[in-house]
Amino acid sequence: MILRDALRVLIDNWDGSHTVPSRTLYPHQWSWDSAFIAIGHARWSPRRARTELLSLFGAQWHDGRVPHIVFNPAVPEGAYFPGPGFWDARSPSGWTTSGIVQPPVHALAAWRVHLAEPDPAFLARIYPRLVAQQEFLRAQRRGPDGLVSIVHPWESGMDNSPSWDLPLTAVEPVPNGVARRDLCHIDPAERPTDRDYERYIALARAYRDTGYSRACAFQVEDPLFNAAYGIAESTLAEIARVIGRDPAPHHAEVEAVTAAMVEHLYQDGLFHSRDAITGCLIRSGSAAGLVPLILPGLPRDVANALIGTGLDLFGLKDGVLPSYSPAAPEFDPVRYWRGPSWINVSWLVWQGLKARRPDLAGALADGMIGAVGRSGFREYFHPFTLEGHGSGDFSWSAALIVDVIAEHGLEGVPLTARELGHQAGALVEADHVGDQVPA
Ligand code: 2M8
Repeated sequence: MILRDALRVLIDNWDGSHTVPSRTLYPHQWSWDSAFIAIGHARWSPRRARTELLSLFGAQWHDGRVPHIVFNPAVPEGAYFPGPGFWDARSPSGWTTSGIVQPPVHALAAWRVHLAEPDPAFLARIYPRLVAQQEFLRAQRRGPDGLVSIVHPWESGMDNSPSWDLPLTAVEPVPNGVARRDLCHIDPAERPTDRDYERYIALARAYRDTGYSRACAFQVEDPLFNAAYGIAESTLAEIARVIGRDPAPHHAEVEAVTAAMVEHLYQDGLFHSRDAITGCLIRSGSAAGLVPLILPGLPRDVANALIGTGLDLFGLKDGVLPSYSPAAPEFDPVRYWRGPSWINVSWLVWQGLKARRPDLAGALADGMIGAVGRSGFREYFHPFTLEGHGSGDFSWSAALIVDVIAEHGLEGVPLTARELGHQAGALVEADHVGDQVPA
């Protein structure tokens, strides 16, 4: 039942070449959403997964950046704020886009799509684009210590995390006089405050006014973003091997960024963000600090300490990962990224736990399935009651649950692709009607 419902969400949210995160709240294509969604699609329709990624990379800029939103021209300007008129940006291929980025989890997604249905031609096509995405970060975002920065909280993907409260004080909030569209759909208690929103808009406007070329008042080295950058290099090494390219530079790069993260972002059993302007560590209780567990070369003592923190401060053994530690005063169990549990961050930590602590990985898989079983494919979940919050029928919650069920199974029995397809039945047969495969 869960599986059929998940596929139904993905099919309903499909727009012919990509999947919207949510029909109401997010009616365009989002960058890291598409990567997570492709990971789910790979389990039942690798073709759709390839289309999802290729359509996103079809809007890549000349400098290699993959914009965090690719706007659907058929959706009215007012359906999402800030929309294409605000960002005033266009990709070389003609798509209107935003000008900021999100964590580069796309190489990981491309590799999993390939594993689901080996396709060296797809890998050969997407590899140079994935490399260009990393080169953009090296060219425009890498600091002297070898870490890459985000220039807007939206680039973290964990937009409203308490980790950004301090660096955001450097941004003057400017009332923007435009009604917030998100509050038409969601209770204000579950979304960022107006003051935070004014800062987001002021910062995005300032970056836009530099031609999307110079960081402004916010410049932060975030552990989730850097871990994504590192795992991308590690995965690019795998891809390079399959398509006959040299994996060595990718191995060197992931080793270097892992070492830089341990040296500069790790303290007392957790990775923290660092303010790249002041050089100060922003000590916080964000679950972003556990995501470096996905890095294959993380020193064992650091990995063990992270797991200890996960158990002590995040309640990891209960199988539900809050986005912010309940032990911290800023924790809020229902407000967007300030405490609720999200399937994508849980999935990343699950990846990191599988080889190191299969028992905890299993509990987390059960916890993710339990959350959607209790409340449906919501955007986020109260970490104690599992009550759902934010948007309903949220795509990455559905997609990643398909992946979790395919691997971990329901009640511990994994499903083969054939069984998965069988369970999905007629939904899968109806799959490809109206698809536009990117040229
Ligand atoms: C949320 O972010 C957008 C801005 O990008 C928003 O609040 O309007 C975040 O949860 C982000 O991580 C996610 O990619 C996006 C779409 O699901 O929504």
